[in-house]
Amino acid sequence: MSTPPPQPDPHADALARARDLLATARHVCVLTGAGISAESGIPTFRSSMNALWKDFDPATLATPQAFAADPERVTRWYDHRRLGCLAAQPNPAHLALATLERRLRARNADFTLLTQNVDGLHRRAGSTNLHELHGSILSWRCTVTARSIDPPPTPFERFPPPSPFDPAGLLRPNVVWFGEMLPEDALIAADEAARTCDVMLVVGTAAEVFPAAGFIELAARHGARVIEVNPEATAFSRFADAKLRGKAGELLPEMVG
Ligand code: BV8
Repeated sequence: MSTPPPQPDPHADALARARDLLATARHVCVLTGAGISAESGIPTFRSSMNALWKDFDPATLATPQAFAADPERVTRWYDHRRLGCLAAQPNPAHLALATLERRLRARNADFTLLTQNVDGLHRRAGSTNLHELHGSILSWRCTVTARSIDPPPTPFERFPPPSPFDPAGLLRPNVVWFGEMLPEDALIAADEAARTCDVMLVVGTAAEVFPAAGFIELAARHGARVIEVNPEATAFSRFADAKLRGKAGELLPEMVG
């Protein structure tokens, strides 16, 4: 009785392809979303697992209009999330990206990290060439003077929090709400990286928010090879040369080695 030929293992093939692409890349651009912080205990926004938005509608919380209409409700929600982010720890996925950056730099290759996350975990993991496309929840600014502070790791005493810079001002999180422009320097850096990278690594994003998701297609259209790390497929999976279906905290350390 002849033994059947070994069945192809799509996961092993995708992992080998991803490792090869990272090992020979000139410039790796990484786009991360809420999924990379899921294993740090920070809820994601839209995925089926413990999605944050299921209890909240983005239109009622993550817009300037929502803040104007009910600054107490919006700042309570953001302060609750801020404290959760401060209490969270970078997970092996964040640490693997910091290792990848150091390894690429050591062989004079480029690395650019674009994150949609506002949780600060990439910086705490040691990533340096980092652009926070949607700002940071750890920094809050005065609505009158636009001056910013990083509030202490304790809840605000009053909601909405009064500004320390102007008696007429309030403090709001330094995040990009829907309908607000992304930071120009981050946009310019993201556009440049997407156009010039030869590998685009997409980790933990449903790719439903723009202009961030658009950088995946921009990179692919400029010849980059795309690696997707996500338990689920997305509208941008069609651009991926290697699709790794699983958790970032397990797959990135395997990919980076
Ligand atoms: C703007 C900060 C210009 C606040 C957020 C085309 C071009 C430009 C704009 C638009 C456009 N089309 C539509 C728009 C408008 C809008 C938009 O994109 N709307 C969407 C809903 C269609 N965009 C904007 O308004 C942007 N501004 O364009 O300005 C302008 C100005 C004026 C007038 C017109 C235009 C601003 C967008 C930024 C909004 N701010 N966050 C906050 O955090 O509260 S968005 C929010 O969604 C977060 O930043 C989050 O990161 C982001 C994206 O979500 P994901 O990260 O993808 O998270 P999600 O839960 O959805 O998915 C998680 C994924 O992880 C899943 O796929 C899951 O399978 C996976 N996963 C789960 N566990 C794991 C995992 N993966 C790996 N490992 C695991 N363990």
